[in-house]
Amino acid sequence: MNVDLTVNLSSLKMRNPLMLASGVLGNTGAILRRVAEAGAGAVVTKSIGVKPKKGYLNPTIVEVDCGFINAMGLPNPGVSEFIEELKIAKKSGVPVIASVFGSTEKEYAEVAYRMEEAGADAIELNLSCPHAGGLIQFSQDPKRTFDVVRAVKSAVKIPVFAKLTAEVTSIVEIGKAAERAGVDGVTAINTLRGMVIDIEVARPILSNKFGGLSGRAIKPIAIRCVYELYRELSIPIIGVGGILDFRDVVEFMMAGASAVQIGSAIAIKDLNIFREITVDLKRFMEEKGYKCLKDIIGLAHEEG
Ligand code: RRO
Repeated sequence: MNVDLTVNLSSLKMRNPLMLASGVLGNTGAILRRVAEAGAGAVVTKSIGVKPKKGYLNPTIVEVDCGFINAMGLPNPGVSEFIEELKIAKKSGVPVIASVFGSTEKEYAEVAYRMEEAGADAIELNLSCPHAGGLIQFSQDPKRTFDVVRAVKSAVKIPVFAKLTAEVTSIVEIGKAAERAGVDGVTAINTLRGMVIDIEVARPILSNKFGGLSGRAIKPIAIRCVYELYRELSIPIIGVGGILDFRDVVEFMMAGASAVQIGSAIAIKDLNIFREITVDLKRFMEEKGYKCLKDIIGLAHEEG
């Protein structure tokens, strides 16, 4: 049987549902190309703002039980410089999604517009970094989510996705605000605010003290968010948080994700993870008699 792993996400055509998550290997065109060559269906850049930003001092990442805590602090060269990297990434042939951030909706719209001009295939709005630039406030308030999405949708023609936080009373309320503003899909979830203390010196390890928890530890929370969003929204959902193998991908899709993103697992395994998951996913679908990903998406919602 021939299994079809392609995904149409808004106007994006992906050869498989696996994307590189933002912030992981997404800061140069060359490395984005390498990830695409390793088998990713699409790549998401590191979050880019209007001006260059240095980020926090080291240490910026620490491994914890079942994951990592990072506080990079939005390091990026600014949009003017990054567009050259984006053009290089575009040569990979897979969709390149530009992650953008700003301090106002106008800044988000400006960066998104310039990324579109440079050839980005879609925009992912980072509305949810838990420890830098105050970004999380955008996805903790439905009005602010609405305003950013509305401004960016008026500025660009390419699809716009909004990356949300789970650190809210209702992620569905935020997702609905983004949907009302015309967003083309939501990405769930960003990392969760955490801290690690070195007991020998009695101080937080990260220079920023607080950081974002990613990896296995957050997977059930991400699955829950995708499930809740799928129940109430009519737009595609991109699932992210703790994916390590094909079983995790299937779980996210059964919860309602149309595509998924992989981040922390690249540090545990390596770039071969994209090919490995594609092969395993195909085999699983063949064994179970699923012909395409639509057969799996949202399956866990069926009664009986
Ligand atoms: O750069 C970071 O420290 C960072 C960002 Br922008 C984000 O969205 N999530 C995260 O865990 N780290």
